[in-house]
Amino acid sequence: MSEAAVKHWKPEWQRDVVYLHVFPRVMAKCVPNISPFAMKVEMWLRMNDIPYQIVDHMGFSSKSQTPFIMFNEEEIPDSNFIIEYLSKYFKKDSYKGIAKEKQAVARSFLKMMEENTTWSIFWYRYVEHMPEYRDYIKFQVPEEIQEKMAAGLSSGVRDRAWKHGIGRHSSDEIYKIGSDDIRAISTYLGDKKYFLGDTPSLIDCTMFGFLTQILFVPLDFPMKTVINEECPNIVDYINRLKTEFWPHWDEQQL
Ligand SMILES: N[C@@H](CCC(=O)N[C@@H](CS)C(=O)NCC(=O)O)C(=O)O
Repeated sequence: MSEAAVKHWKPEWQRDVVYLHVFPRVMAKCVPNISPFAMKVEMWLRMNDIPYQIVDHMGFSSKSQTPFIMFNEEEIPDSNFIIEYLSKYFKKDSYKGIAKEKQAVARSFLKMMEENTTWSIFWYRYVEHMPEYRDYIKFQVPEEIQEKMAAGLSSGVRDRAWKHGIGRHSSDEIYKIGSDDIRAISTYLGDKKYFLGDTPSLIDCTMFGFLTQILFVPLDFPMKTVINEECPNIVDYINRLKTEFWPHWDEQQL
């Protein structure tokens, strides 16, 4: 066992069950998880009927990020590597029956959302509107350090955004970048049922994990205005995915 596996693996855990380690569910009031990457992985597990359990975990993987899985005594970090690993193990094809050309488009949109659009979401909620966002999240730490945790997260995201490069733009520019991504998503989606057509695939998991963080968190993201005013197809699409893959969402029996 690796060091990480020794640290996290519990003897009572079963073989071939995915133990998905995510920030505790109770942290988020309006979505199942504050991490879009965690929601994406969970959506993929649901879509592919893979047995899993959520493990509330206020910590990080050996790559210092969340989410990660513990699977058959191994630790696997990073949402994309998790999905690749499990696809091989369970013989699942995330783009079954879908033309290679469409898969290439999906990869571009996935990377756009996960590496670019996401910064506009994080910038809004952590850097510019942390006090408002705190009405919808509760850190799983003692009351006396809640404030310190929020301030640390806010300045940590600002710092990471600067290092990434996007943080050198003004807020308006960052939201313009996010909004233009949203418009591209809407244009490509068109009136299709799923992002690539009639078959659900991995790209729908990414779209769901990230767009729910804009649509269902009651903050005034500029990207939400764009969705509501210009992209009604995105609203319908996300609601369709929610009904199909998260039937108990509204009762919070997630
Ligand atoms: N490439 C990673 C990104 C995961 C990620 O950025 N997770 C965030 C939380 S939503 C995180 O752990 N941030 C802490 C950090 O990067 O230091 C994945 O796909 O899992």
